[in-house]
Amino acid sequence: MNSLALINEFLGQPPNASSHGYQIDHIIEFCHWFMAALFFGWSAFFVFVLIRFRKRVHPAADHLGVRSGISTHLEFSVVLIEAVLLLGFAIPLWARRVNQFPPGKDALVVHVVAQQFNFNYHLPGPDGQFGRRDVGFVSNSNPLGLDPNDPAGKDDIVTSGELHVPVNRPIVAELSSKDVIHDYFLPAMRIGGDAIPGSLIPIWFTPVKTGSYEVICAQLCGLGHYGMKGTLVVDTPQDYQAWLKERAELSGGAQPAAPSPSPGGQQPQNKPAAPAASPSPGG
Ligand SMILES: [Cu+2]
Repeated sequence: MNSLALINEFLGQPPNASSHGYQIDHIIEFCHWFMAALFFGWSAFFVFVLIRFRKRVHPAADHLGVRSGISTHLEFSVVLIEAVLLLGFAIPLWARRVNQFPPGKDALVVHVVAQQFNFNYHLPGPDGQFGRRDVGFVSNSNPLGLDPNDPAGKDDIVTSGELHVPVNRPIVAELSSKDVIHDYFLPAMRIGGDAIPGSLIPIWFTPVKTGSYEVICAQLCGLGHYGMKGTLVVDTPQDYQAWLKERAELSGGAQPAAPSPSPGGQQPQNKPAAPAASPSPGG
């Protein structure tokens, strides 16, 4: 981090923890310094004009106005810098996020299902296959509506509030929502996306630093929006495997199919997950 990055700290940005985030930080830094330069430049020009063309010196109005081309050149330079920022940096960076998803085998795919007011996660389990979900199966013990008759869903892991991911591996989060529009925002990963009912919107990032990071909802989604927070824990591969094992045990292997372990295994996992998630972000 160079001294330019100070402006990001000043703005309250958490330190970046993803592989692409530094590029976004550079654009934000540059934009703010550029805006500061424009602000002071135009302010100085305004004061200069007030003094230079004051009434006492120019009692009669000059209807021809400025004759030199300086202001045109200045304006053109500003437009040029803005065009370079947009076409040269911002749009290519955005295009890499939305067009160049990591190939299937490398990436870890997680389904994020937002609801008022928490984020649920659906992981495919050891078979790597997501079980079918249907709104008709949604209940307190089956918050995502996993189809109990789908064999692919037997080993699926469903959790909420806190998600663990391994470090240095691309993560694809497919976002959807059960009720209203939410926004799954990971400030430290410099990524986010709207979670819209009826849509599956993928976002991707590669975490490069282990640790605990804040997850927030970035769309005003109702009265409890302020508390719609969670935790993303970036683990070493060993810690991640341990967490997966623990979650699989808590899910009882087949949470929607087995009636007795299911409400028991599912409920405590969902209920304390949200409070468990809030102490780490500091709320
Ligand atoms: Cu929300």
